[in-house]
Parts: sequence; C-alpha cells; structure tokens
Amino acid sequence: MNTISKALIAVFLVMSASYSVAQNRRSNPIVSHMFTADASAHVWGDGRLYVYPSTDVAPARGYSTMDGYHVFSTDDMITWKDHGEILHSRDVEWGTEKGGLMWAPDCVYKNGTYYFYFPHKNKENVWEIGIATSKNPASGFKVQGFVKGGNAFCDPNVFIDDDGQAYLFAVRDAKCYGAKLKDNMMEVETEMVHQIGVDEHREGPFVVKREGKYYMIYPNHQKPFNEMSYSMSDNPLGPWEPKGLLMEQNDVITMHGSIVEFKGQWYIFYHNGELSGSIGPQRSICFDPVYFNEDGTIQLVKKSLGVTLPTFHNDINFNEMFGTLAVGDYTQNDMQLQGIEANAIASIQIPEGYVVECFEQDHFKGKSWTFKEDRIDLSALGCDNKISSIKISKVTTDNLVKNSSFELTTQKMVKYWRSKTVQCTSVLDDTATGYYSLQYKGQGMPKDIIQQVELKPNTNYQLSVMLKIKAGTKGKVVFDTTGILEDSCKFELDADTQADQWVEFKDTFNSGDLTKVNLRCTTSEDFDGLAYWDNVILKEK
Ligand code: FUB
Repeated sequence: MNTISKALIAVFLVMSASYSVAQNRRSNPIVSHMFTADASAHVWGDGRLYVYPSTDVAPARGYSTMDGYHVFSTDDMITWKDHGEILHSRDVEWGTEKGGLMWAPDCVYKNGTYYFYFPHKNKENVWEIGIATSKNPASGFKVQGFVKGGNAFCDPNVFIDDDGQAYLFAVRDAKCYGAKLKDNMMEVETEMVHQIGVDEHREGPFVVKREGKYYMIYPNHQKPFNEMSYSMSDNPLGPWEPKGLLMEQNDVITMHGSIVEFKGQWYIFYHNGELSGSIGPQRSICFDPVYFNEDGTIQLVKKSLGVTLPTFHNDINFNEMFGTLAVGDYTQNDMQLQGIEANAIASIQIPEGYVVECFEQDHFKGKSWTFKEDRIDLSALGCDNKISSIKISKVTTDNLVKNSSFELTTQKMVKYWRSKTVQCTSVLDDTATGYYSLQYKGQGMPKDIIQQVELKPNTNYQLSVMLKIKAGTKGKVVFDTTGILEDSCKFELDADTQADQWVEFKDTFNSGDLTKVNLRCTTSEDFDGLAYWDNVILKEK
C-alpha cells in the first residue's frame, strides 16, 4: 500500500471514529432529577439548545398540580444544564388561587427579548396563555399578562417566520387554532382560526419551517397512548396536508413535543414514562434524531435509549465532555490517545450495563473505585483529577429495579421534592452499598417515592432493600409494595431497633395474577428525622 492510500485510510478511520463518538452523545431521558414533559426545544443566538418543558410533580398528584417551569440547555446533546426554576404559579397574579395548572409552555426570541408563553387557568378557572419576558433565555422572566385573544386556549406554540411575523397556535376542545400575533407579541391580529388538515390533532401543536415548507407536529388521538403525527403546508396558517405518523406511541397517554435543528441535525423532543414506570403525570423528556426524505416528508422516528458508552467529563456538572470509551482497559497513554486527559476527569456518566473501574495510578495500580450505571461526581468521592487508568467492562444484572438506589436524581439535590414539610435529597453516604442513597429529611405526612416494576404472573420473586435511620428519629422508615402484596413485603425500621447503620431486609413472594407491582419508599405518619433507602433488588427466585 502506498503512502497516500495509507494516509487516506487513516483519515477515514479518524473520521469514522469521531462519527461514532458523536452518535453516542445522547442520553434518554435527558433529565433524571425531576419529572419533565412537553419539551419545547429552541436554539438561540449563543449556539446552545434550550428546552422549555413543563414539570410533573412527585409523587404524582395529577396534571392539575403541575407547577413551575425549569429550563435546560446543552451544547453537545448529552450534558444538560438545569438552569433552575424560571416561573411558578405563585408568580402569576391573575392566576387561579389554587395554583398548579402550569401546562405545556413555549418560548420565542424577538428583538432582544425572550417571550415565554405558558397556559394557566385564571381566577374564573378558564385557560389563558400567560406571557413572561426576559432579556435572558433561562432566567429573569417576569409575567407581563396574557395573550389578548387567547382566552380559553391551551398548549401555545409561537412560530416566527423568516419575515419576522409571529404566529400563535393553540388548542381548544382538542382542535388546533392559529393566528398572526401583533408586533407586541401579546395580542392576536385576528381571531384564532381553526387549522384545516390537522384533524386527528389532540393537543400540543409545534410548527417549524424547513426549506420553504411549514411542518406542524402534533399528538393524535390514538388510544391508549397518543402518537405523534405531522402535517405540511406552503403557508404558516395552512391549509395543512396530513402526512401521517411521525413517532409511535410511548408508555403514557400524552405525547407532546417539538422539533428543532441543532448543529446540522434535526431532532424530535418528546416525553415518556421511562423513569417513573409509566406513571402518566410523571413524565420524562427525551430526544431522537429526525431524518427527512428527499420530498420533504419525515421518516418514522426510531426511538433510542440514548447513551451507549460511558462518557468522561472534566467538570463536576457533566457539562464539559472529553469523550466516550468502549469496553477495554485504558492506561494513561491509551486515554490520552482517545482525547481524554486522565488526571483531569471530574465526572463520569455510565449507561446501563457497564462497570467502570478507576485506578489512582497508571497501569491499574493503587487505590481504585468501581462505578455502575450512574452519573458519578468524582469530587464527592475526593478522586476528581486523580484517575490515571481505567477498566471498562459489561455487566449483566438480573435486578428488575431500574435504579437500585431508587433515586430519581443523579446529582445530589432532588429539586422537585418541594413540599413545605418535606425535603428529600439524594446524598453520598460512605456506608451505603450503592453510590447514592435516597435520603428523606422531614416531619409529618410522608411523601412516597414509587417505582413500578413489571412482573411475570405466578412467579416467585425475592425483594431486598437496605434501610437506615438516624439515631433520635421518631417514627419508621418504610419500604413496601403497594397494593395486594403489601402484607407480604413491608419492611420497617425505627431508631429504637437499630440506628445509624444500614440494615438489609429481604422477603419473597409469588406474583399470582399480578403483572405489575409498585415498590415504594416512604415513612410512617409520625415520622420526624432522617431516613435512608438504598440497593433495592427485585429478582426472580
Ligand atoms: O402536560 C400537561 C398537558 O398534558 C399538556 O399541556 C398537554 O399537551 C399534555 O401533554
């Protein structure tokens, strides 16, 4: 082989290597420390992709309790920054006294201002389309009122055409309506007009333009779970031509999302019940790539689980990424060849099925730490910037519980846990068997954390969990199965029995006719103090 051919092959190998890295830069669901739905995704002038979802509360108390909005952003589609809460029902002066009812929002940018549109019920219990504005995409939003002409409409989507004209789309009685917005972005120019050609439409329209064509994606009426359909048009207000299915149903009734181009690739954002075990009002936002056919129609979306390889970061917030590593042993030199600065690793994200063993010294020597299926903040362990060699292997698990630490968070604070009387954080505890354990600190009525697991009927299972309770705590830390298995699997620990140490509880049961079971972390009603749960294992016996 001559030198030129070798060089070409080398270039090709380098290109295909970087292509495969890019393919792994995904992780679904993208938010795991709280429940999010109805993702509206936009790319703003700073080059980052921002997602404006609504928030589902935990524990699930129905869609009417949805309250407050967080914003998330990324520049690599794998590491997401939570910018925190930007708006809450308590900020909406004209809103219903009951609070809640902060449903699917949208955000647009025009002439130096970000306009955040959110559906919320007024004091007469009628939907309005609220408007909050800010000079920043993810902070400083102040409520300005609501859209004049948008009364009794929900699920707003605002689309700005190339000529700067803004259009409002929104939903009434499961039908989609649209109208031009005035320049002030707060009033419709004409009455909202029923959009022809999106007749299967149920809710959540989202409009984009690509190569001169307008696309509206929208959830249809499919039962038991809605699918995502789409229609196309030559005009922003239709008439629309239905083009059929864009994405098959997920595991929850609703299917509200958006479509956006980022760094040359189109993506669809949607939600599912992956994290909660299909609990309707506890949804999680995801994304997948979208591909267009030559005639402009869109291919059916292939849903994915996201990240397929462990990723290594040089910051503790999982924002700055070095890259990914496949199964194998990596000395310091090997890592450097892959673009990973060994001594500068500060956090690691590990997808399901992998084990990452980190060594303080090169060539797999010295102190070591082993991590599985989690986001690992190495600074919490005092080993950030200390890793010198790494072994990555695959692991198979027969545990049916998706997250054995049972926490929905992957980074310390569980921000969604916002009841006045209850605080819940997921913290590092040196004595825990898992990396993170779920911690409950508070008093009064317990707030349950539930994970639903599928069962085979007439099968024997073994359930085990580690519990811990702080000395001096009143009441009990409880782990049980809700429903008819409650009697057989209920574990409780109080501080008088054993305090300040992990205690393992184990029981077996037969599923009988059951095809699902709810596993629950909770406390007794008289609880006052600190409790911990960890290492929940449910397996066939
Ligand atoms: O998330 C609350 C409501 O459920 C949204 O407004 C609808 O689109 C549906 O997803």
